[in-house]
Amino acid sequence: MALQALIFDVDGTLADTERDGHRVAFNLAFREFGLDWDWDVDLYGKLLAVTGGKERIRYYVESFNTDYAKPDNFDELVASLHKTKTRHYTEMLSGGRIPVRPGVRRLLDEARKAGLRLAIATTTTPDNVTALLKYSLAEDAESWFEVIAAGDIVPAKKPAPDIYFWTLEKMNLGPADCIAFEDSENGLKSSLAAGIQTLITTNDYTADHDFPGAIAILSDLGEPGNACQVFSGDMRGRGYVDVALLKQWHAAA
Ligand code: XBP
Ligand code: MG
Repeated sequence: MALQALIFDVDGTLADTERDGHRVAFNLAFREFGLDWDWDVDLYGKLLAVTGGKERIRYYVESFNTDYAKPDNFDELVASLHKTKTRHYTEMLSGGRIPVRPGVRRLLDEARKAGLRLAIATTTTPDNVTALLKYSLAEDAESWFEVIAAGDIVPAKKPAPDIYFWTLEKMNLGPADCIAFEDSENGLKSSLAAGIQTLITTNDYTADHDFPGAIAILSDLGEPGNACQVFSGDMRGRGYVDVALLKQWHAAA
């Protein structure tokens, strides 16, 4: 059966959002709440083991800041902190500060012209996706995606496959009709557990992750004249990922 749809993760895949985006926004929220918590670049790399911002705050308190005495209203505090973090993050995006990764715009344009269906399956908050698409891709970029599956719409976040199952159901597609794009071990576990072939593009935080079962592991999607690094997989002589290559990979699987 022919390739029908591409499903994209957001953080780390469409754009390098974690180190200079989410991390900074978390710290701004902590400061606003008078907390002396500071997530430096290294610590944040460890905290990324847990997906989802609210879940990550809990993980930090429970595993890295064990001296902190949780107040009775801790659940509310986490929710408020996260809301504030989202405000800071989307404000940062609105300044156009976080560009999409190499090859992303080109491949999305090409896929739309080729009539492939597009979707997003991410752990991040829906407002964050909307802002990234609008300010880093194009004013109307949200409309390029038939389904945007994000945040708390499924209770079990990646590495659980639920967000991908939700996306497939909304699109009335089977896993074999699609290719997923991910950047992390948790993301790959999620897409593969849903049965979807997955291409990995790595970033600084995920370069040392294990990616068993990926179609290929690349530094990025590459551009004509600016080839990506290939860590594993067969690029069939190309220096960048295009729709023709995706179709070849899909047919070979
Ligand atoms: C992304 C995440 C997100 C962001 C923060 O994982 O883990 O939690 O770090 O987003 P993936 P929120 O790329 O695998 O989907 O704070 O909005 O939850
Ligand atoms: Mg990701």
